[in-house]
Amino acid sequence: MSDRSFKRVDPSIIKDGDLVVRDALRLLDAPTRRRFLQRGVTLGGLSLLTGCVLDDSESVNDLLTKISFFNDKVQAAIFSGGDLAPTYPESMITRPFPFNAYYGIDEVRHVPPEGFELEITGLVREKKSWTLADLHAMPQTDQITRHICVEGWSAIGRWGGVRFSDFLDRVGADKTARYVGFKCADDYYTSIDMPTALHPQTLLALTYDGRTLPAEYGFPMKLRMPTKLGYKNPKNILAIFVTNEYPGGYWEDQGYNWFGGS
Ligand SMILES: Nc1nc2c(c(=O)[nH]1)N[C@H]1C(S)=C(S)[C@@H](COP(=O)(O)O)O[C@H]1N2
Ligand SMILES: [Mo]
Repeated sequence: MSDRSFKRVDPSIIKDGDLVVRDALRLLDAPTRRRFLQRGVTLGGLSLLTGCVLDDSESVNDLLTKISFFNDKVQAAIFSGGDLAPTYPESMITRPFPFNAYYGIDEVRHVPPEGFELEITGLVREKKSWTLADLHAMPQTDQITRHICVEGWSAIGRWGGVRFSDFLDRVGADKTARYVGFKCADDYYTSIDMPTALHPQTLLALTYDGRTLPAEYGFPMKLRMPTKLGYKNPKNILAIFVTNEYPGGYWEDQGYNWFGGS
């Protein structure tokens, strides 16, 4: 949301809930506004999402402030599982692709491929561990998308692997659960909302640019989500769990926004 210039809403229109919402939406950027409109968000719905009682101009401004600060609930409500992130031609891939972690490249964790097993626990029917061969035996897909880091850089890369929703199907995950959490080899951890876990572009990535994912980009696997900022995309994943208890994340617990949409 780029338009952060607030204007006061004329109190005379407050009587009509739909008008208030429409006026409020004018202050948002076009894609966000479109998503709100597509979902038919009402004044009552917005009140519920933001916890504001929307009966005067003061509270409408309050609402706009909350929307502009990327309130997790508002972000989740406007995130439509069908909206696709842009994809790019091969010629636009950023080479070399940047490395980033909460430490330098010399400290990258090298997970040995021999005997590796991905642990999957929580609200799933099959709590068995997965070998890399098991994952490679599933249908594979790839995509060229843009990775956006909050630190102010972005880069286009190609990731291949298993569609995460296929994987969640196979393990019999409870899709009504709220969160999917990830534990990584470097003590990094993060968690995502179920609609994003089921998004068609969310990939359990095993390859980078057609080769086995190198350690610095996340071997044995990375969860690649072009709909989320860089820090939501865990690398060097060792364990995945499905839960209703908020798992937080490495940066999220230090104040980064949890939803982290891009
Ligand atoms: N395990 C792990 N995953 C991680 C991180 C990390 O420090 N450890 N950093 C995150 C951040 S902030 C970014 S921008 C991307 C960087 O991915 P890249 O090295 O493939 O560019 O990884 C994300 N996933
Ligand atoms: Mo990042």
